[in-house]
Amino acid sequence: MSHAGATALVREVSPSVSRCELTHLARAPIDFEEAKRQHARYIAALEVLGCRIEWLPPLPDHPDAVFVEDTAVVLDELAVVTRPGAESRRGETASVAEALGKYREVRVMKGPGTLDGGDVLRLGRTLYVGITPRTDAAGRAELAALVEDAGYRVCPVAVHGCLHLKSAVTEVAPSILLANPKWISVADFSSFRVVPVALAEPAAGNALRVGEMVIHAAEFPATRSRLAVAGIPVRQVPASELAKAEGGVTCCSLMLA
Ligand code: CIR
Repeated sequence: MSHAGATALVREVSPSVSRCELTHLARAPIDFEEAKRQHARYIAALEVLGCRIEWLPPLPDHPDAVFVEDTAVVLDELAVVTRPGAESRRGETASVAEALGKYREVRVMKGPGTLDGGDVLRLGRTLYVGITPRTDAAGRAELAALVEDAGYRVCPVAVHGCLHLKSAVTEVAPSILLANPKWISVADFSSFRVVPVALAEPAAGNALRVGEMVIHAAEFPATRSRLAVAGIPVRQVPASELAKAEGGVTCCSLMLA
């Protein structure tokens, strides 16, 4: 999905972010002030690329609340509010449901299954959904039931070594994916052209497409060069602090095209 002229739902970095959930990374100190500065640069990049920013209410006691992507799956026709896999994150969804209600029909996952929005990659009418500790079979089945009448099908994809499917693979242009082939099997995406991340930058597969551009973390210069060779224009933003919380550039917004 391309998002030029979109509304981006975002939420400020919580002062409790250093108590974030962690799955693959060892806990490293997060500089809150620097995280806020970097987040501001991300918001500015969205604005420069033509997005309208809508702020969700702050949730200072929810360490991961800045990662709004996980709380919903936004489609053209409707939005599904998720039941996040980490219990500590379930309190993030109510305010997202309220905000989305102004733009879309909202359908809410009831459980018992779980699903994080970061595990859902929409490519055409297919929702590729990561098989991860956050997103279980019941969550995938509930999502499939909620979107079936809108003409979407759910396709499960194995993910190894990273938190979410979109930590490993994202769409950077029509039919072109940026991916870490060690974290997903590119055979699952055989009808797409895949730009592989640079070996030394395993987390570089997460890019946010906005119109003809992608927002990509500045910490991944070798992968940025590969994107340039592929003809993909990149706007880089510093994203090192929230990366310590296992968050990337897609995680910090919900795009309403
Ligand atoms: C978590 O573990 O839930 C957060 N620390 C990071 C969430 C990142 N979100 C994303 O990749 N969509």
